Amino acid sequence: MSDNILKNLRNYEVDDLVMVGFEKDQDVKLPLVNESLDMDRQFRQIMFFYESGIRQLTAKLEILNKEFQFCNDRNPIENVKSRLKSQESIVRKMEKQGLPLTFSHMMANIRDIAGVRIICPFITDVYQVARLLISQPDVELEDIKDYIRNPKKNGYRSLHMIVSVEVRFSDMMRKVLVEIQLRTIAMNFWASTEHQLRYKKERIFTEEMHRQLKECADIMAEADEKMQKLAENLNVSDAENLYW
Ligand code: 0O2
Repeated sequence: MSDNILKNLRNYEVDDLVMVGFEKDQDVKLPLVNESLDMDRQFRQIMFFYESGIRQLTAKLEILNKEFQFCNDRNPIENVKSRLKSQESIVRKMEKQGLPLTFSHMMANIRDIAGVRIICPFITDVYQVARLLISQPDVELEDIKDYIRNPKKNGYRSLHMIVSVEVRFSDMMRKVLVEIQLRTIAMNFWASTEHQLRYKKERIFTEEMHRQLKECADIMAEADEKMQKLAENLNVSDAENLYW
């Protein structure tokens, strides 16, 4: 753990470390933030909490994919990636939002500490997988942004959801927030390559470069639409699943 976060977090009183939203909930007090632990250990325990949320979700996705394979002879999920946000990235985001650097503020405000990215072959798969996930009783939809229906100005397309997933620890159940990004292979190709080129980097991009990036995004979207139509004509996917 870097000195930076430890130094910043140490400026706050121990009381600050009790997590917002859990303070009055005596029955289900997290075992994860134990005030007798040093900061480094507390941080690692909180990360374990988020990692458990990711594990819970990825297990669900594996089961859904296998079930779909048995029933339909194909996979609606091409691949799944997950990540825990790095401490540097968390601190940067909290500073940008003007938040006090405490664990309590971190857990209450940073909703993408745990992230899962799901890549699907067809647009309909994206929505179907999203619906199947949030229809599970232990997964609750907290927020959704449909950048497929409403792409960002630069051409970015994805379906973003913040869900809370129930995780059972030895003596209690906790709800863990996870950010899920769902995209097609084509959307992912654009987002990954665009990320390499420019996202968050301080490179100067000309208007012409922006235009070209947007053009590439539109080409990807057109390819997705064509593949989608083919899939519908071949009864591989169902248009009823389109959009939220
Ligand atoms: P990383 O490294 O991927 O985690 P916030 O989530 O608070 O930052 P907002 O506006 O609610 O803010 O988030 P939004 O717009 O839903 O997007 C969050 C994530 O989507 C980003 O996470 C990226 O992963 C991805 N994303 C959003 N816009 C773009 C884009 O234009 N290009 C690419 N390649 N990815 C994008 P992070 O935390 O910024 O980065």
